[in-house]
Amino acid sequence: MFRAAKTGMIAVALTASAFTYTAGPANAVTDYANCDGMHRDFKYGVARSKAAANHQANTGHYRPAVRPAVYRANSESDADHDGTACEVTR
Ligand SMILES: [Ca+2]
Repeated sequence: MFRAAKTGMIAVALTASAFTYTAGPANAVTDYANCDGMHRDFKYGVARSKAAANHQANTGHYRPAVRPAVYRANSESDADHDGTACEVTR
């Protein structure tokens, strides 16, 4: 009886953690295949910091979204390593 109760608790714990894992779209970060994909969600690209976004705005680009986690997942799309992936020239 005790063993059955314990097993039940483990099942509940596993279910709860699986739910937490899959129910986190607010924290989900997409690794886009390319800039066309990123631009569907972030029209003017993604900057790693506000300073990087300011740099784009001050150098003839549209202001990108500041999303450090998204930038980290897509840093390969920052070919010129200026802190913004997929920036768009104005
Ligand atoms: Ca860049």
